[in-house]
Amino acid sequence: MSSKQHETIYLEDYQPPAWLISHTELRFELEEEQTLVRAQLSVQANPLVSDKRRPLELFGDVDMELCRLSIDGEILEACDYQRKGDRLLIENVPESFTLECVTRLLPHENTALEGLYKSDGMFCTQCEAEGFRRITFFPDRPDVMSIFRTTLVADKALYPVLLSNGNPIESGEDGEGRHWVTWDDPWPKPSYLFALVAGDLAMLEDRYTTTSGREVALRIYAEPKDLDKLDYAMQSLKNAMRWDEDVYGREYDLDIYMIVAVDFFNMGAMENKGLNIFNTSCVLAHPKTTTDQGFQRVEGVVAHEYFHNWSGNRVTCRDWFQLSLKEGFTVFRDAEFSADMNSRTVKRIEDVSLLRTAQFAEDAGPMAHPVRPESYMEISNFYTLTVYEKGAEVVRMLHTLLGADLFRKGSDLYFERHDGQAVTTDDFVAAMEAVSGRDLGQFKRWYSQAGTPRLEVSDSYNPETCEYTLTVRQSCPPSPGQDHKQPYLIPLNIGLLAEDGQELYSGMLELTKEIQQFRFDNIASRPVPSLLRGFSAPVKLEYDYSDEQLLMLLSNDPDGFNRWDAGQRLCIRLLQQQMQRYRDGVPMTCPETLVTAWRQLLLDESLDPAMVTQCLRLPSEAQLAELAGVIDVAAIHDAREFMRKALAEALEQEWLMAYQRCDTGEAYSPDAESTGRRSLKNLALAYLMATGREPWLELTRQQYEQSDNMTDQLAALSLVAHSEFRETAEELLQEFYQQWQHESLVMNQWLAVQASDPTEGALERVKELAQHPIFDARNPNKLRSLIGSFCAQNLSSFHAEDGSGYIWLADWILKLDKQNPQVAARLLTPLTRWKRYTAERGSLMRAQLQRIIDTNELSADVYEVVSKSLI
Ligand code: B3K
Ligand code: ZN
Repeated sequence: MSSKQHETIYLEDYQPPAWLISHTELRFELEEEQTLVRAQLSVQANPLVSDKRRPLELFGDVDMELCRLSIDGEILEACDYQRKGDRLLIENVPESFTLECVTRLLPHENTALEGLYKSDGMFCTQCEAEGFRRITFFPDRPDVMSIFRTTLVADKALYPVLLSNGNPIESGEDGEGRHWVTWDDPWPKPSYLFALVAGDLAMLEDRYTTTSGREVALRIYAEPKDLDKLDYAMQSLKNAMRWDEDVYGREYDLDIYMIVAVDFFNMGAMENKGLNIFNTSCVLAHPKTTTDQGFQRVEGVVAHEYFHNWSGNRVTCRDWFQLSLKEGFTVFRDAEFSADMNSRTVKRIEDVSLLRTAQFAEDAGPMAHPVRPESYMEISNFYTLTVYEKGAEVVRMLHTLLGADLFRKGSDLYFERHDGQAVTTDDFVAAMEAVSGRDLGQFKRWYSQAGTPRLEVSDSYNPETCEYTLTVRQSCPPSPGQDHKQPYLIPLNIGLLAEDGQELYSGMLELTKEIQQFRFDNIASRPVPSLLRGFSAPVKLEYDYSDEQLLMLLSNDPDGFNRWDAGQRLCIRLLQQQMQRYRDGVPMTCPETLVTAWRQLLLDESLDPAMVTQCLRLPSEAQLAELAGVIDVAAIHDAREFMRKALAEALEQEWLMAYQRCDTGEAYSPDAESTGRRSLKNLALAYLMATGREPWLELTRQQYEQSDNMTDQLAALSLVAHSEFRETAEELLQEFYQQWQHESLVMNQWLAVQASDPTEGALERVKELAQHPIFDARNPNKLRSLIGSFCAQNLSSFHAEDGSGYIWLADWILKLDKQNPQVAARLLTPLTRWKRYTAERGSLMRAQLQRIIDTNELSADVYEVVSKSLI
């Protein structure tokens, strides 16, 4: 298809489906060279749609082979229907009938990893958002919900395990070494939740009894070599099931819950009804091969997909513009789960850091869109941080505004009203309105307006009357298609602290107007405001704090999140000052006040090591870039490196003491406390290495050799690999490769460590790695580890002055677009931000976008992103 023909779909054009499918029966004949799919659909006119002449509209991929189509047994000839692009239209059909459709698929040639494909010899599917139309012709839209019965037929020796949604009801053998299993899913579901798996898989089994007494078999499948890496996912699943009963009153609704791990997967995991399919990186975990971060990801993603069973599957989306209905709500649910399982404050800090770095950048870039987008060319491009993370913040604000009890009542009402339906974000808010009696009309602007709101806060104090006044002005910058924004309803949690740190007030302010004043009486002395506690809204807040005030908040604010935030504000300010010095050619400095504050944090053994780690981590280069007016990559890198080294040297003894204190020699456990200790230990080691002194290279090497877990081993490896000790770096990278070459997930880390190495020659190294036998360009995890890490985490190398990084990325995008458009469009993101960079770099980036769009036959995925970036 010529790029120019990609169609835009608009929310305002939504029409309910004219035809419904009560039952869908599928039969898959899985073979090595082809798969035949026979689909039988029970079709009825939608009683709620009055226009009875609307043709039956089915979707099917343009390249899918249609072998046979019949209505009530009568074969349709080519002239009885029309195929237009990915649509198939049949006119003059009866009120109710059976449609039979046979399609021929080539799963082994499916490199897009959408629909039915092969991952390492096993068959699997990915249907969200529009993958089902690559399997058969179907009204592939989420508001058509159907009861599915699926039969899989395959060679028994090659594919002993045959899985689909629901419960297995029948099975047998056909004599020629083939066997079959029929699965029945009693719950009506949209086609995007369909799944099948066929393979030679090992399985970990457990049981769970729900509060009301339903016995559920829990089964996690993986390749036999990975059977020892499934325990953590199983424990996480059981914890998530219990948590959803306790916190939301939601129970599981089938007799079996299955998870399957596959190595070729476009994203993290997929919540198919009763049969989740997971990227191996989000389900496999073992201390020897998985880092603490990896363990946390497994816990969070297993819970996320499980929670979708209610927020997404039982109640689903009316159309894809409503994606955040399920994703925003489910991310909020999984974040609260992880907060309850681990440290609440640390979880919040991690989530907010991601939001501020990546979502804020998205909201300020050419692809900025509201949480509920108004149009798209390719829906896959809208599985974004805005829909997921900002969407979760919007749900969190409802929770903050209503309070936990009313929010729970609202969620109960939402599930009760809409069970079995496909609904909208308005329906979700309506449930919250109904239980609270509040009009949330203004609040809904969070769903319809893009961009990150800005709060400018100023204050005044009258010592005579003891009155303190806060003035808050809200605004929101223009975003594509939205020049002017209306004021939002914003919950602003605050505290007022006396100079000595004592809390004088704490509470929530509700902002509704562009400018608002709040008066506080009986405030004995001028307070220091602690603003936006717990990050109560996804906004940028500005208040003119003095360094002393920030230091006071860093040590005294009862709100842990704001303690951290005060430290970050101070670091950002100091780093920005150094960036200015760098540009002015003046020597950079590291103020003594910061060193003193950090020393206190490092020496205070009563503090939670995980919190201390967060406080002593400098803001990332990506976050500093997001905050810059014009991004000057070299200034950011050099200022940050200067500061890191200065803090390393000034506190060398304290880093060593912290290292020794946290190096307890305890056996590995992924619990929050040990994870926190390891994080401080490895941060201390990183600062020691930043001094560039030999003894710390020895210590790091020792940790590398003696550690019994991947967290410590990988931390040591990456410190050496990114250091100036090139010989040892080569040696350890080689050793690590020898040790782990048969563990695909560990090799992803090995690639990522090298791709994010900022020392000289980075591009040559990644080019070489792309030729390495361990690298497989069809595997999205490998692509993300190598290309994604280089472009998004190695800013100084990717943005090399001669534009070589941009050319390399564009070459990859053009190659990948033919193979896997979803992944290509995603990897493209760093180039789309060209307007933010200094003129020379910006124009080199733009030139590569132009080169891409000048290419014929781009996918809708890449075309949409590039064309919007060039406006
Ligand atoms: N719902 C899936 C995402 C599907 C992405 C399709 N391109 C995973 C999740 O959010 O749980
Ligand atoms: Zn999700």
